Amino acid sequence: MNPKHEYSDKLWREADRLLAGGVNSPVRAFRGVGGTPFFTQRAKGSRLWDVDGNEYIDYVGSWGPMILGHAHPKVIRAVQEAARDGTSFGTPNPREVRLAQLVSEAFPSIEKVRFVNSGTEAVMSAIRLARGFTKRDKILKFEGCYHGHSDSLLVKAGSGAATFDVPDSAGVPADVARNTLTLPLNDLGALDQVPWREVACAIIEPIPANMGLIPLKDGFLPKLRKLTADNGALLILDEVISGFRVARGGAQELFSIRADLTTLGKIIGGGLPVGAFGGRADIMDMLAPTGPVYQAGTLSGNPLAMAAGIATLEELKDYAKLERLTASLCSEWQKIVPGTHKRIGSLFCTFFTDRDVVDYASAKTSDTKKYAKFFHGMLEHGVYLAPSQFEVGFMSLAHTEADIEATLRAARESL
Ligand code: KE4
Repeated sequence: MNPKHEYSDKLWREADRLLAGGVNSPVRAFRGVGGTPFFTQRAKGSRLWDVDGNEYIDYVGSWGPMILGHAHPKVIRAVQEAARDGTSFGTPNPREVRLAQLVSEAFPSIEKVRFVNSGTEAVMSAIRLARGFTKRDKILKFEGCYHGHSDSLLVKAGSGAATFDVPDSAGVPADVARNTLTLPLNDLGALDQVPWREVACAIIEPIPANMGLIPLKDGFLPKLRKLTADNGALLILDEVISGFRVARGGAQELFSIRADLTTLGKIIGGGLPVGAFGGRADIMDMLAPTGPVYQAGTLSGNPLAMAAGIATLEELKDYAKLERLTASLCSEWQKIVPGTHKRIGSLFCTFFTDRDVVDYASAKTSDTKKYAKFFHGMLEHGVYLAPSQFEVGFMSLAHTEADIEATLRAARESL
């Protein structure tokens, strides 16, 4: 037993006995890279410490929320202050109004918003709302994009153009899957084959970051925007990762495009469970209690999660610094690490393949065994990357040039 992981290994045996798969979310189990996960004791700034005292420079940041770095004093203080006054009321509270102001100020397309407790819940609710608003059942998604684990979105891509799909997870009824059409990403021609008049909405990550990072081709999003608008279908931009990440107003600000509905999560909760969906007022007014589309949640808008989100968004300003830090890492990284490199803002990814990567199929040409070896090499050198080739790296405002130097040194040694 490696002494550096004694307590993690002990915890893992107990976790594996009591928790399904030993984890509360599959990617954490290290199945994508082999070995067993470390258990985090505490985190601060750009660092994680595991229960055996090992320290890591963290480029996962809890999968996106920790853009200010871990345990930012203003966020911690805001949560402590809120907790002193109670953890949940089940009534309207002032903090949910404040966070709604911050979200709608950043996203002009979000005229009204509703908070929920995860990105999955945000997407699931937005899909139901789109179906209720358009009175259509079919939805369109893109191969390799991930929108949380609600049934309609766990649907495998058929090959080639729009097909009636088969479930990508056990437990999803064929009756549900048949209403989800899946297209290959970045295939502009395929967009013309969709039976648009039957489609309630198209949902896409405007910056696909769940199969590694795969930027959309020029013209793809504008074409999707036009086709949905021309055919009475709604465009849902899933900005759970990109919202407040790539710009204050997310990909919609970056690409000057307006969604009909937007889903958010991660950063807006500052590490506490928050998701949100919002958009045109005429659509949002279809939601209970004003309209016929039901949606609800005991802990939606709870004061602690709102407090963490407010403190995070009020502190999050210096996108220029985020850009500088990520450019500094990636410009050198690309010279050291062989592969196909992608970066948008503070999101970055290296595919361990010599092919260009433009969609899920080409992403899958990556050598996941090589990635796994690199991942463990980096971990041994004190750098925690995503435990899967098909995720991305997240820079935070707490990372320093010293962190970047240490990371590049670790990469040289690991390779
Ligand atoms: P959550 O339900 O995990 O809060 O959000 C689902 C979701 C929705 N939309 C996008 C674009 C997302 O990236 C996610 C969740 N992202 C993954 C990481 N790639 C969460 C990590 C995990 O599943 O543990």
